[in-house]
Amino acid sequence: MSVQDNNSDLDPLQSALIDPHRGRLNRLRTFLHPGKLTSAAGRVLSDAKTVISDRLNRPNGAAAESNMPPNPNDWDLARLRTLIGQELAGSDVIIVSNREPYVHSAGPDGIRCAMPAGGLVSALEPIARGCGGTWIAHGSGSADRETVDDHDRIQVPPNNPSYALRRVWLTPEEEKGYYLGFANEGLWPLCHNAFVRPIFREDDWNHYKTVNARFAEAVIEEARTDAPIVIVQDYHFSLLPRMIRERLPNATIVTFWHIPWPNAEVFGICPHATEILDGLLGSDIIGFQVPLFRINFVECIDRTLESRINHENWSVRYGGKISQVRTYPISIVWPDRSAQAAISAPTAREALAIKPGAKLIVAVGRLDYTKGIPEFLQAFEDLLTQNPEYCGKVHLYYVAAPSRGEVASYRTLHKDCLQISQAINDRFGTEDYKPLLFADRHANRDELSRLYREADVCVVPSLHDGMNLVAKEFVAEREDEQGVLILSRFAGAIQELPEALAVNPFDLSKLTATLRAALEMPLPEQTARMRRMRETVRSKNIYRWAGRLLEDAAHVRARNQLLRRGGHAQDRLARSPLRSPSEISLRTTRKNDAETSGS
Ligand code: ADQ
Repeated sequence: MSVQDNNSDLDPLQSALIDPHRGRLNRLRTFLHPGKLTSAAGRVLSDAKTVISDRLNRPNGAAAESNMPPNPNDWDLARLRTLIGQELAGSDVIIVSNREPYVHSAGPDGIRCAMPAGGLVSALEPIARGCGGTWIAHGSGSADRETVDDHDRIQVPPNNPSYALRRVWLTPEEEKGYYLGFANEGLWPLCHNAFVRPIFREDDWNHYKTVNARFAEAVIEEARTDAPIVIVQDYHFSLLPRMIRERLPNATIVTFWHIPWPNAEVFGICPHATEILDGLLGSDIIGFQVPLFRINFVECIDRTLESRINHENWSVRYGGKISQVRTYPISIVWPDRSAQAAISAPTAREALAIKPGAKLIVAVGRLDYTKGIPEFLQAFEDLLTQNPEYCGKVHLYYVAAPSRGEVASYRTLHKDCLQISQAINDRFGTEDYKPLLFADRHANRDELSRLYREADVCVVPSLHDGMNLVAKEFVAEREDEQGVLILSRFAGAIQELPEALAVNPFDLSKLTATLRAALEMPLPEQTARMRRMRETVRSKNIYRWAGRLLEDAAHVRARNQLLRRGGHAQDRLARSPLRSPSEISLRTTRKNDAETSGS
C-alpha cells in the first residue's frame, strides 16, 4: 500500500496543490484573522470570497464537474446495461450473498419492505435487474417467509419486479455457527490486522460447511441451464465455488472477496486453510479490492496447494482448472442530482446546535473493532487537550451503526465507545458546548448526505479495511469541492484517493496532528485535493466495478465454451485413424497455454 503521512507541515503534494493560490491565500489570511481558527465572520467571508473567485473562474457559475468533459470510456448505468445486453443477453445469471437485497419485516402497520443500505446491494442490483437473474440470499427478515412463494422465491423490486430473490432459511444454530461464529469470529479477524484473536470452533466450521452446501443446493435448483454465470459474494461462501463446480462443471463462477486477504503466515493460522483455498479455486475468477490482497492470496496458494501459478497474468492452474485472480476496487453510485435535490432532512449543524463558524468533524461507520473508533476518539480528546482554543469551536459527530451485537467483542467495543464519549463530554463540555455526539444508530441516506455536505472534516480511521465506501461517499457528496478527508492508510480506498490526508490510526500523535492540519487547511488546498478525488470517484464508480467484473466473466465464459468445443473436437479426432491421440493432446495443450497467457 502506498504510504503517505501528513502532519501540520506542508507535504510535497500539499505544496504542489496550494502553490497557485499561495499569494491570494496569504493575503486573505492576514486580512481575515491572525488567530488559529477562522472566526465566524471570517469563515463566512472567506467562504464567500472563495465562492466568488471560483465563480469568476467558471463561466455561468457552473458546477465543478462540468469542467470535467464526459469521457466516452466512463461507466454509467446505461453503459452497464449495454454491456449486459450485448455480452450476457439471455444468460442465466445467479448472484449469491449472505445479505438479501430486500428484507420484509413485520411491524405495527403490517409488513414493510426495506432495502438494506450499503455498497453491495447498490453494486449488484443493476446486474440482477439487467439480466433478469436470480439473487440467492439468507432470508433474515421477520416477515420474509410470509412473502415468498412455494419455492421460497419473490419477484423484486416490489414496485417493478425484474428478477427473483430466492431466500435460503437457516436455523438459529446454523446462523450462529456459520455467520457469527466461523465467518465473523474466525475469518473476519483472521483477515483484518486489528489484533483481535480469531476463534475457530469445530462446531462453527461444521455449520459453515452445511450452510455453504445449502446455498450450493439452491444454486443448482435455480440454474436454468448447465452453464450459468454465478457471482459469489465474500467470506461467508469460501467453500461454495468448489461445491457449485462439482455439480455444474460448465458454470462460470466469479467470487468477489470484499475484505482484506492476509499474508501467508497469518492465513496459515486457520485450521481449514487448505479447504478454503481449494473451495475458492472452484471459481473461474477470484476478485480482490487491491493488488496487495491478490499478492497475499497467490502466496497462500503457493505455500499450501500443489498448483501452477502464472505470475505474469495472475492465474492459477489447480486440479486441471485455471482460475484468474483479479482486482476490482469497489465503489459507489455517483450521486444522482435529482435525488439530492429532494433532500429535506434538517441540517446536521442545526441538529447538533453547532454555533456559526464552529467546525464540524464527522465519522461514519459500522461499530466494528476494525474501524478504529476508540483510537480516533482518543485522538479527538488529545486534540482538545493540546489545543484548548478549539474548545467550544470544534465538534465531532460520530454515527456508528451497531453491528454483530451477538458477538462479545462487539458488545465490549460498543460499551467502550459510549464510555469514552461520555468522558470526553464530561471533561470538555460546558453548558452550551457539547464537543462530541456519538450516535450509535443507523442513519438514513438523507441524513448521511447532509452530514457529509456540512462537515469540515470527514475521518475514516480504519485499522484495516478492504476498501471503505464512506470515504468515497463523502467525496461524492462534496459538490462544493470543500471539506477534508482524513483516510487511514490501511483502508483500500487510500490507493485511489492519495489526495486525502493519509494517517496511521495506530500512531496517535500523528493522528491528532493530522486532525489539526485538516481543521486548518486553507480552502484553495481543500478544493485542489477534493477536485481530484471527485474526478476519481466519478470515473471509478460502481458501474465500472460491475462492468469490469462482468466483462471478464463474459470473456472467461467465451473462452471456456471454445475450450469445451475444442475438447469435443479432440474426442472426435481421437477416434479418427488419421492422427495419433498423443499428437492431438500436444496440440490441445499448446492451444490452452497460448490462450491462458493471453488472457
Ligand atoms: P463494511 O465493513 O460494512 O463493508 P464500508 O465500506 O464502510 O464497510 O461500507 C459501509 C456502508 O454502510 C456504507 O455505505 C456506509 O454509508 C453505510 N454505513 C456505515 N455506517 C452507517 C451508519 N451509522 N448509518 C448509516 N449507514 C452507515 C465491507 C468491507 C469494506 C468494503 C465493503 C464493500 O469491510 O472494506 O468497502 O464491504 O466492498
